[in-house]
Amino acid sequence: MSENLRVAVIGAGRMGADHIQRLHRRIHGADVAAVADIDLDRAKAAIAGIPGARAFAMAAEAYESGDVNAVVIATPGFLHEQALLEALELDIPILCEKPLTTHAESAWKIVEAEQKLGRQRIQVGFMRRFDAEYAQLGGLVRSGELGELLMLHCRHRNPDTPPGFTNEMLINDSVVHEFDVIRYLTGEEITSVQVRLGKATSKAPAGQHDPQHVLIETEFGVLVDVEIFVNAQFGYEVGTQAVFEDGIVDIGNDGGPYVRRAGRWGGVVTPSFIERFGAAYDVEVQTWADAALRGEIGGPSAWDGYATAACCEAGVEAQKSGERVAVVLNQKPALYRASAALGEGDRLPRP
Ligand code: ISE
Repeated sequence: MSENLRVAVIGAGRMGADHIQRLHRRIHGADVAAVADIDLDRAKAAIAGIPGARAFAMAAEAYESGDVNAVVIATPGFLHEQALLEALELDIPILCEKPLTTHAESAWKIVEAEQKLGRQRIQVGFMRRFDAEYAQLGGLVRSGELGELLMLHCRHRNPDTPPGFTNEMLINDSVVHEFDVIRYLTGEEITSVQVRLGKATSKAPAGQHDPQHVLIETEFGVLVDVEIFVNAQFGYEVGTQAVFEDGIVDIGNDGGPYVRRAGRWGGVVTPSFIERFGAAYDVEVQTWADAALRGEIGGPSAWDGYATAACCEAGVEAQKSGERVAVVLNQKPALYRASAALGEGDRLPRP
């Protein structure tokens, strides 16, 4: 009998479908046992060609099949709270796409439910931590090789937005990644968020003010500015310039073949996050599966999900007020202290 994880993927939309193929084709130690989507036809289409996988309309039906011992949650963020509570009830390993939940209060409920289990079951899908360049930058910060990290300049550009992408989602769905990598890179919590709305593109759908300029501060005073521009037309770009005492580091520039042809030179712009972070998703899901088989998590925890949810809440308030809004967190529970989720433990206090 296979010792592999028997994974239920909840949600067969863009990200869910991508994870289903990833689990089926590239991840060792995990099989797709079930796919649940309220659109049953979409679930059926998603399991085509995957031997032994079954399609359901509801997560509960997948669990009741008796053939599932791990779950990947890839539904829209506003459905995560219920899906997480249901999976925690079963005490199985969970990989939950970001955001953990869309509000700090519901994210805290999840943290409390996990604490009752007494062990960490939830890994949050902040894939940038598994991107080679972000990981190298994190290593540089921690090595102290370039002195202290002073500032980060982040750019987050998407070609366009799917229907229903609201103004709040620029923060909750997109800048949430910056909140996570800032915490990952600095090892510090974020203390305030301010959002400035300047000249807007005519290419944004009604109701969205795009681009936005987000100013963020961490507990030891690292200043961060984020350009979030989700209707940038030209393609996909996520990158950061890190300013150290002894050097400047840039990550996220398009690479790939540099072609000279027919009197022109150039390369290809990354089209979307699926290509930009494809390799990072593979490492993320493999790390999760390996850790799950050991009864552990291998990446960002429910605490990270809660802390970023609190940042998002402050960010959405700041979008409305234009003011600098403080991020206030509950005390970190013992379960998450000195957790290996960041890969390097908590930041040591400064002298
Ligand atoms: C999307 O959900 C992602 O997670 C992408 O990484 C991000 O760039 C995009 O803005 C989000 O909508």
